[in-house]
Amino acid sequence: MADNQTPVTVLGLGAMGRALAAALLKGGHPTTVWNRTPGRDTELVAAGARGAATLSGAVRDGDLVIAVLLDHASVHAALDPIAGELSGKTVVNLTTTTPDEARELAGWAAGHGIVYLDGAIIATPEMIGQPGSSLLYSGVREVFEDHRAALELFGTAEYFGEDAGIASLYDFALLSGMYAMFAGFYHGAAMLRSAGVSAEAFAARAIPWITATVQTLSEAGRFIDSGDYTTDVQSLNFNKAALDAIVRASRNAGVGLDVIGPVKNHNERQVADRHRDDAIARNVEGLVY
Ligand code: FVH
Repeated sequence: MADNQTPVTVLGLGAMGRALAAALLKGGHPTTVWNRTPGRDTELVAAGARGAATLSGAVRDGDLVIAVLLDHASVHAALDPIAGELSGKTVVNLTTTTPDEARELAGWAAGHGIVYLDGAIIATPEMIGQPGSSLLYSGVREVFEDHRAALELFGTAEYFGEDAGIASLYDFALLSGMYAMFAGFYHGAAMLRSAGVSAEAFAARAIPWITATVQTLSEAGRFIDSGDYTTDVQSLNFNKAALDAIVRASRNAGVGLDVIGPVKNHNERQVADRHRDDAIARNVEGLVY
């Protein structure tokens, strides 16, 4: 273990907290761990971590305190009682919160003299420290710069600015794309199941198709950013016809419209709003209040 590595405390030893603590240990950081429910630190302690019996003892050990708890409420539940002890320390909060919750926590921290950086983990616990793991940060820039080497033990580390909520906004935008895409997969799997096709067989076809089609997202981004949706291919009206047919086919297959219905209706509203010849990327406009 290197002597000059920053001592780090990890609060929360769920699947993600354990993965982060293991990466810190591997990177040579003196690592203290704490969990509300005792007994989740056994493997980490065997690997060299100090298991703290109390939250106060845990934060005393770390120059850098990383919180990786369930949600916004659990961060307050854990940190509010020890706010005074955290004063002057640096907290990196990797708990998933909404942008406004992250900003609220940043304000709470500033009010207690705590230096705060918010983070969003774009990885599963198994991916931590592996290629493909990405973490997004926003809040106090110096925290990111001073502790960048430690943060990069978890995965690629990127800083998005002083607004503590912006990392979370990116996180939720990415998650929205992921959930909607998975929902589309479930809809397709339900359609094919009506014909006795297994979901696994469908997945084998869906993966290359989705991989190929997502390449057009850059073009969609250009339409959206320019505000010019002029196109001579794949207009909103062209896609209306496709979505109408998918809805009919779904009904015939006995599959509900909970997923595809809103997509069809949203596209139709843009067509009805005199945008029938525009590129399908115009659908973004109808989403903004
Ligand atoms: N796991 C994943 O794939 C995702 C990937 C993206 C980012 N998330 C977020 O990371 C946070 C932690 O996730 P996790 O997977 O470690 O979650 P759990 O295994 O459920 O562990 C939750 C820990 O939170 C502790 N906890 C809950 N409530 C409180 C509280 N009121 N006071 C103190 N600690 C609390 C819980 O402790 P215990 O139940 O064992 O006592 C766990 O240590 C999360 O924000 C994900 O969205 C992970």
